[in-house]
Amino acid sequence: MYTLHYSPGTASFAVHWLLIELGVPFELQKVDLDAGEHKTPEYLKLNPNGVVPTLVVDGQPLYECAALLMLLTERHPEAGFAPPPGSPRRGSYLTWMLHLANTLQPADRDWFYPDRVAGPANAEAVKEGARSRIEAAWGRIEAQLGAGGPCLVGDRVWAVDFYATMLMRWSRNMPKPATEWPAIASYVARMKARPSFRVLYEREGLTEWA
Ligand SMILES: N[C@@H](CCC(=O)N[C@@H](CS)C(=O)NCC(=O)O)C(=O)O
Repeated sequence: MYTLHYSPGTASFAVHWLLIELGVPFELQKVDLDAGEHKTPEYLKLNPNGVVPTLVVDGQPLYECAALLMLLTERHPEAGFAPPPGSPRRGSYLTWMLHLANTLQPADRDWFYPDRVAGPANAEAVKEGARSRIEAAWGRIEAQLGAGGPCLVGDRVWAVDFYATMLMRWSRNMPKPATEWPAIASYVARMKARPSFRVLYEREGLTEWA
């Protein structure tokens, strides 16, 4: 059994989306970030980093969006959301999962929480740096989609595509949103056309970028 501790539109979005796509039973537990519920002693027992998501898997609390996506695909191999070990796409799939987790997502954190990096006095400089790293990542993804596609790794939707789309969504109010890159814009349109995207939006009560 799964319980996802989530907050609408945040890093729990991709995990929630994959759970819907998998069609497995799960419960949702909303975490009110504005009220600081993610810093309470109860929540920190589940996730000592004090962030969402946390996925409780058969009683064990686990975290890190990318790890949760990889774990879910491993637990439900029949759904085919990850290229199996030894298959030709596996290397590229892992490369992109880790690339998003290690480059783009940390740059997003710097963009959204610039004060935490070097204090409020340096927030603008931190945001500028984050912006150029984020836009460089869109350039790399645009090239990857242009070189192959129509998905991030070949012609199938893998878990990494839910992850990438979530990160693209986060750029919607940035100076240059991901969808200003043409191949990304059509990729996003295809991902948003999946029926699961509507279900996710409805459950999380989201409206922006619909
Ligand atoms: N590396 C973590 C980062 C998660 C993360 O940054 N979550 C944000 C929401 S998108 C959060 O909980 N922020 C609240 C805070 O940092 O106080 C993951 O991928 O799960």
